[in-house]
Amino acid sequence: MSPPSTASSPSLAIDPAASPASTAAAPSSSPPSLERARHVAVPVTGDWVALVDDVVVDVLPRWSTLSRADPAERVTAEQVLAANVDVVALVCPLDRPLSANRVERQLAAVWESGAVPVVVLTKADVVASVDPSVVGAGTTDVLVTSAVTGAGIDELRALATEGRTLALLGPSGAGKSTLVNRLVGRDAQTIGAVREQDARGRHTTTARELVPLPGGGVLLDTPGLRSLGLWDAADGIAASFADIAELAAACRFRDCRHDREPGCAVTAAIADGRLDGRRLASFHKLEREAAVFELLQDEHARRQAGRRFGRVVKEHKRLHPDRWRRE
Ligand SMILES: Nc1nc2c(ncn2[C@@H]2O[C@H](COP(=O)(O)OP(=O)(O)OP(=O)(O)O)[C@@H](O)[C@H]2O)c(=O)[nH]1
Ligand SMILES: [Mg+2]
Ligand SMILES: [Zn+2]
Repeated sequence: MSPPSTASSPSLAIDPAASPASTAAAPSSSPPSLERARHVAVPVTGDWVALVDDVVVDVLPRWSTLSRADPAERVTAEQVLAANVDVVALVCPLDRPLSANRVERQLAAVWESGAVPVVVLTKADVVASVDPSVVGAGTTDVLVTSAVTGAGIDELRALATEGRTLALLGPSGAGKSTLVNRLVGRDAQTIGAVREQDARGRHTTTARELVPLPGGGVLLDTPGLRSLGLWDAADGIAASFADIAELAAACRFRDCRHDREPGCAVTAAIADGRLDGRRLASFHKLEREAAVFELLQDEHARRQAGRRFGRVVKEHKRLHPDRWRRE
């Protein structure tokens, strides 16, 4: 008897959590030709899996994992958006107001994932001028692009060289699929017009899709992102606010909160215009969110442990009723 054939392949076809609204991975959404052994973790887009006769028998270790708090369950469930991504382009359209706070939240999630973020401003052709420094604050590269003029496209393509995966993340109508088509040089993805009154998109892309680039890189087009609740992103927050950490090294107190402490180098930088006060407020907000997340996680773990203990006691009573009899 010959041994079963094994193969390793990226899960191009497997995307059980494809819809941004879906929470649990429904096995029925896997292609019928690929099944999953019962003990194996659910693969997500970008995972490499080992196959034996079309059955997924193993999900290989991930080198990056982009997660968010599941919008339906908040702190109790992690939703993995993509695995093994090298660079995440945070796509921000210039045809609507740009929220630096939102970009900072997303940057924290990407740094936490192990991938490298880049902010990609799209639709530069619809505005008279662009100031890339409004986001990123020098800690992240910002690319200004236009699918109409072709600006920034080559620079973006250079981030997805052979063997690298570039994921595009951003709100519906931001121009993610348009960028994918420009990068691959053909109409690989469907494009949808935005609403006239507020430039919002219509959620044209509905599943995460890996699109191979001629040069050997891979693009990951994603459905428009509605929200990004941070999942355990304390390190990611620290990484995205490296400029504040650098300033904080000169604060008089090591545990300075950069509030009203004397000798605070961070508030001094705000006072003389080197740091935007909005950015410090955004940092504090995300830090508070991370602290609340940790508290809720602890509470959740405590309850789960309590429940597990209750179940063990119940089972023990069933097996040894004699030991639980009251004298
Ligand atoms: N003027 C201009 N319009 C653009 C540009 N890029 C995209 N668009 C338009 O923006 C609209 C939305 O583009 P899509 O690529 O479908 O946006 P998306 O981010 O993939 O949206 P979802 O799939 O819904 O998440 C379309 O009408 C595009 O033609 C650009 O650089 N300039
Ligand atoms: Mg799209
Ligand atoms: Zn300080």
